Amino acid sequence: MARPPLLVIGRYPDWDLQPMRQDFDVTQLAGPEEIAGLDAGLRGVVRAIAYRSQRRLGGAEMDLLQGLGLVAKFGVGFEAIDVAAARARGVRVTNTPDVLSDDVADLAVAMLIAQARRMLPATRYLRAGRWAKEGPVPLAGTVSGRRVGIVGLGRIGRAIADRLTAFKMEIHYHSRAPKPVPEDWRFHDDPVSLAAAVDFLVVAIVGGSETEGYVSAQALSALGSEGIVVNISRGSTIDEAAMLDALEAGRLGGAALDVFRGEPEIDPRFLKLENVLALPHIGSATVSTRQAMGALQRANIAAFHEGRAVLTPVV
Ligand code: 8YV
Repeated sequence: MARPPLLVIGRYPDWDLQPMRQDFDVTQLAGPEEIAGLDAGLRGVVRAIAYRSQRRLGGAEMDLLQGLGLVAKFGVGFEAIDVAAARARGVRVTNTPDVLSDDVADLAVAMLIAQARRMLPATRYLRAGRWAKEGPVPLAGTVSGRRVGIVGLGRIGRAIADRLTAFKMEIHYHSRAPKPVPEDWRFHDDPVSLAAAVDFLVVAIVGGSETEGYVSAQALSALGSEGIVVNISRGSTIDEAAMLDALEAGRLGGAALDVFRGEPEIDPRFLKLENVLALPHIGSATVSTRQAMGALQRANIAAFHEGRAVLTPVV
């Protein structure tokens, strides 16, 4: 039997491409803007897209594929896909939640501790030979027992909070509504009052237009000159210009950031700041998690083609 066509958009390692090629007749594109250049015959028969691009997939692109029924996103975040346009066209959208939560939460905790304890400046000091010449590094801040605020207590936010309870931290959070949590966790109904109540602010909300600049200049100012912000969500969720101004002026203590606006091109101002720990979006970047994400994406595509319910729908 002929293998059904599959449009694969974005870069994938061989461990994903091989199984996709085994089950499907794969056409690979670098980005959604290349869909228009595909042969009209192929555009008529493609039913599913394996999507791994940060570029926008909107209604106009979906309309170029008359038989489209599924966009299976690699990654938990799906803000690159116009889900309203998909819904209006009866196109399902799936993502890859849960399988990455532990890795992302581990990284958030590592970033928080690294930044509070000033591990990066300390290792730079050591490597520059300054320890022997100048003596010990300046003292840093404590983590255990202090107050942390989680913006967005979804799967990842919850995994981060659970880990931080082991550090005897006081847990505060903000989400659309209070969640079933241990009774000593404190809910805040806006991000500014959350930031004002804590020493560390960890941003774990979804990206997209609804959360654009959600952590505002006011929230950063409420966090203050001793406060540290950690972002493992999307660069868009923080008012980045206000954060840079505050970091440069010492009005914000520090930032540990895995995500940036316009990444991988990041604002060069970040690179000059000693109080910034910057990482190249590595939250889910481990072999086992990336393999699990690929497997879940393929399981969604297989279910769709076999007429079964998709596993992890967002639409
Ligand atoms: C990945 C992510 O970097 O899941 C997400 O939404 O941001 C990350 O896990 C990305 O999806 C890899 O393509």
